[in-house]
Amino acid sequence: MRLSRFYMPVLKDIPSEAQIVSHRLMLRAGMVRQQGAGIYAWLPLGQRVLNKIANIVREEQNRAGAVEMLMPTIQQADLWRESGRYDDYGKEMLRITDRHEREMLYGPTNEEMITELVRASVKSYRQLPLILYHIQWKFRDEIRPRFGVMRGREFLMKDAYSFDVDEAGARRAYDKMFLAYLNTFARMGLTAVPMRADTGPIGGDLSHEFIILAETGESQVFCDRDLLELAPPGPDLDWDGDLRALVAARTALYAATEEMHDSAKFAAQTPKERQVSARGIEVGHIFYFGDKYSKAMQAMITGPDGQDRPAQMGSYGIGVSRLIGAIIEANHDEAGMIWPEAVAPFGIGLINLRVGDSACDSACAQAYAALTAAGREPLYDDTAERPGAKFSVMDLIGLPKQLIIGPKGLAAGTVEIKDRRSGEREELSLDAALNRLCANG
Ligand code: P5A
Repeated sequence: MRLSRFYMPVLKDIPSEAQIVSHRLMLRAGMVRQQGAGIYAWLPLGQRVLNKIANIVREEQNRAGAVEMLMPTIQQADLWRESGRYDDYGKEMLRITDRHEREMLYGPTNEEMITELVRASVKSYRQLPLILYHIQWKFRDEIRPRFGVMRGREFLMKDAYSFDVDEAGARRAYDKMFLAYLNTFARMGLTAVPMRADTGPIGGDLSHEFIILAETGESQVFCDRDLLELAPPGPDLDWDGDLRALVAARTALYAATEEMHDSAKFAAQTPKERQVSARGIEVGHIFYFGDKYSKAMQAMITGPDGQDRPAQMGSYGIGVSRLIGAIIEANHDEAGMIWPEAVAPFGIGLINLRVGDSACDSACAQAYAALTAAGREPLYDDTAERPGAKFSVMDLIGLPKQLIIGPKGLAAGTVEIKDRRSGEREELSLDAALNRLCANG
């Protein structure tokens, strides 16, 4: 992508309404723009990161055997009356009336809708197990939308729903999502710690929140330091193997959110030097709630014994848009964001220090073509800005590598590679630079 053709409205001033660094940087870099309290337009740079994150989430869901679909954002109130949640959900639900005076709502979550869909066609245990998911916008009329995309009113969620004939099957689905989440967050360069959590309006009695430790986190959390060192199960995980043991190894040590915290238990289970009490960002939340919805909505399954019973269900959420804020909170410095390779909006920032100079233009054209062909997704700064401004914008948007091409270097036969995270710079020939950058894709 050429910067001159892209749309990235960088702000010079630090927006005063933004209290935390991720929100400030997202506004400054022109990733999002507020359209109302807790409602954001995703500008092209933000949209690219959102897509990268959604794709990682999607790949890991598919790997765990979940099946993608897409449900609408607008739902019928009657569906929620069946489960009893229409009244329970309260003011967080955005209620709408259509031209026929029918009561509708903008979905804050989809347990009811998926239960209705599955009950229409799944009748026998032979059609199970099933995990269905979608990546769709949600609306929650949060009392205090804040911190930009971290607590929005409209936000993008991956929500999955599992259906099983018995508790053992449902527990296996829960374990699958638990492990898939660890791999998902690890691929984004995040250490997410699963913590016992309160189930709130979703319900049930088994639930884990996946928490990233960060000073700006909204909740207080408590855990054993050793949990921060545990490696994720990784891509070679055998999904047909003993998942229970893998989950058990990760839930044996103490980890709880404030609502579930028991200080006596924490002290008894955790040596003092390993006790972590910190702020955390909730990037995912999984629930096992058995027959809460299937019983109320009559989603019945015939078992191998010929008896009908309500399906055993769970639901599993990832805050896709919130993750962008969480990743920035975990990866930035004074100059701006520092994207982990896997979610970076572009792979390389190519800077032409003197647009119009034929040697610079042709070296940049060659680099741009080679990097594009190698799938490295370069963002080519071909604008007429002065070098200082180009450097600061490139640092602000935090692409992992920069390739800097200027007249002085070219005269000496060199270009420069800068690593955004370490700040290390290296001068080398254009060919050597392209070989290096194209290879480590
Ligand atoms: C699980 C999937 C649910 O809604 N139903 C379907 C269950 N869980 S949850 O914990 O309420 O939300 C799942 C994740 O969504 C993110 N999230 C938000 N992100 C941005 N702004 C918000 N206002 C917001 N609310 C929830 C969180 O990452 C949460 O873990």
